[in-house]
Amino acid sequence: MRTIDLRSDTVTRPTPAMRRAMAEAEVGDDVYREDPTVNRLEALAAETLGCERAVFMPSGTMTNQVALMVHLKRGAEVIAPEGAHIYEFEPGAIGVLSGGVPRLVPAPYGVPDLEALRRAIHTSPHQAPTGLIALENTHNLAGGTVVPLEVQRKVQEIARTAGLPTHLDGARLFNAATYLKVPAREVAAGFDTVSVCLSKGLGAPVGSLLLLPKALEPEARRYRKMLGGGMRQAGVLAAAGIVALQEGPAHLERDHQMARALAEGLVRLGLGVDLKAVQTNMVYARVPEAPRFVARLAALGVRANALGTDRVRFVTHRDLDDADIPQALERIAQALERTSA
Ligand code: TLP
Repeated sequence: MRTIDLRSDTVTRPTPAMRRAMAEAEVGDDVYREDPTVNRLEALAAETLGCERAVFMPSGTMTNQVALMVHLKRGAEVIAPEGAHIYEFEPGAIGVLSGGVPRLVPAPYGVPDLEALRRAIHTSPHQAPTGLIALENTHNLAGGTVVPLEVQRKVQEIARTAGLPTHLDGARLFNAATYLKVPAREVAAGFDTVSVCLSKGLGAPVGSLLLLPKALEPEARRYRKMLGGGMRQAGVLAAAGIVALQEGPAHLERDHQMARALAEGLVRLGLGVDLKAVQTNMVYARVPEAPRFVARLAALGVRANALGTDRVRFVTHRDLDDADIPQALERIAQALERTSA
């Protein structure tokens, strides 16, 4: 039985083209900036996303947290949408690494309430000073939802007026661009720093990029080294990243269609799915006794993640075959029967 892995788009394996590029990669010591393949990836990413510089790092957690270290003074607040990955899923890193304090604002469908965001900015000496405004596009915990570009611009305007920098967690920025039908650089535009992952929908085995202005690059490289992210002959990884950046975005529309088909199928099976939130490659469904359901489903060869007691996340990606979603729906129907039995 073929296992259908819908836990995350991080589960994709490198394609044959990536493996070939990895085997043939020219390498050097990247800490000395002498890895030609890493240099090529960074230049390509900066060019693609319309930013001055890009720094290659092992993970999206590291690119996000290095950005926060660059922007935040200890004890300063980072305003972020509720559910933000930088707070929820980067195991306490904000407090440990930058010494920042998260202040989350309401963000239905991942779109921050602008009034709440304005009010969250502190200037009083009795409060923690605000040091940064962060967004997430697509917003993972809200359902892989897309923040409209006008909202991004308004947030940037609010930040500019208050003299604050902005950071975008764009782990799935290319999914947002695909949904919006705009070039990726439009989603990245106007932020001081942007984190983009190669190892999610784009399919690379490892790697993220921090996009930033030239002036912030030395500090970002210093923090990367401090955190153990100086990877030496990282060209073998960057080579796969180049293929991911060049060929990955074209696959995302299919991922989104598969998520839509899955969501509609789950609704037909009687599960609670907010179809308005199904915009990209994720589907969150309400399922009673989610951990038990997920365990039964795994026994039937479909893997998904339970969130808390009554939510399950399914993520589509390029390693799925055309038959996988209909097949997954059949097995989900069986798992539901068994869970309720
Ligand atoms: N997210 C993972 C889990 O951590 C939840 C996933 O499977 O979706 N920003 C966002 C919005 C992310 O979703 C993730 C990964 C990251 C950052 C961190 O990337 P990595 O895993 O490379 O550290």
